[in-house]
Amino acid sequence: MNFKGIIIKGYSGFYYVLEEITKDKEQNNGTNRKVWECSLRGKLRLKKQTFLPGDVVVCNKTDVDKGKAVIEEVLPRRTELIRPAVANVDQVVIMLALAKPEPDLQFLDRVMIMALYHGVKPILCFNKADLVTSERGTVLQEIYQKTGFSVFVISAVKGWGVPELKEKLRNKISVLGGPSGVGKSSLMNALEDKFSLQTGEVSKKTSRGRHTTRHVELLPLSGGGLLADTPGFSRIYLPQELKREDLIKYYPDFLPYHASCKFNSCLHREEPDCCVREAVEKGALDGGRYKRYVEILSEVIAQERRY
Ligand SMILES: Nc1nc2c(ncn2[C@@H]2O[C@H](COP(=O)(O)OP(=O)(O)OP(=O)(O)O)[C@@H](O)[C@H]2O)c(=O)[nH]1
Ligand SMILES: [Mg+2]
Ligand SMILES: [Zn+2]
Repeated sequence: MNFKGIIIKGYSGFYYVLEEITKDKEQNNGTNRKVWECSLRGKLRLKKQTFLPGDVVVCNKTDVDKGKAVIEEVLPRRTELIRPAVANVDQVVIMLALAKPEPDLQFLDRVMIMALYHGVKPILCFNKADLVTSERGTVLQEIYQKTGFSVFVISAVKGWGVPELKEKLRNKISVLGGPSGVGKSSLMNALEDKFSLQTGEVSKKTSRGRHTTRHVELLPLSGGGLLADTPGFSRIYLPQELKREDLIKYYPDFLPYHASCKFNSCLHREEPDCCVREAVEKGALDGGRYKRYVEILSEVIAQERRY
């Protein structure tokens, strides 16, 4: 019997595939999901194809009692992230802490550029709201909401804002990224005290060392959606092919002003009649974000020369 599903992880030659929930099963609210342990059909092994978590596959059940199946076919990918290696990611939740560690906004701006470059929607999340005055979160929220993307101020340990964020993850494939210690794994725990994986062999395997695993794993959220935790990282390289005049494309908050600059090719530094700079002077755009743009622009220009 054939079914369609999503690979949630690959592990020692097997792929664990979450069976797609059809309309009639949906009423179970995700509790009746089944994860199949799949091997590859021989012909697929010969092809130079990689299989990633997030890949949509068509499988054939070979042993229903043991939950075993074979992957017959992989559907084309919509997106592909390299780090972490996940296919069909809809959105990246970029997490920073408001304190401990202090928020690194240059990091945030760079991850946003990377996400948009790969066609993935960023969702911004400032954690540890319980450690600072509410104003600290509000200020950042106001700056970044101008990008048009969702900005959450949460506390993973207190549970503040967690249900709202979870709603945003519903029925999407999301990846959670951010520097070490900001609270990514804590958020995973706050979202789900026990993940709604099938009981039995598979779930025993996946529940062990869930947050320490080196393998990327998409965890099914109750209510729908898949989310992968990632180990913290701090250095983000810019796309090598990025040209100076293209950088602005990754600043949706700057774009409306850019459209009114005197020169089409305005890089918003020294050029006359620059509406981006004017917006910064008037306080319509944040000076800090602008300053980081100029820094990142210099890096893009230096990189252009190298390649
Ligand atoms: N006060 C406070 N502490 C938090 C919050 N969220 C996480 N922490 C603490 O921050 C520390 C780091 O949390 P983790 O969840 O391990 O951080 P992480 O982002 O997964 O870190 P890596 O796995 O190293 O990338 C732990 O001591 C957590 O208890 C929060 O909302 N408020
Ligand atoms: Mg972690
Ligand atoms: Zn300009």
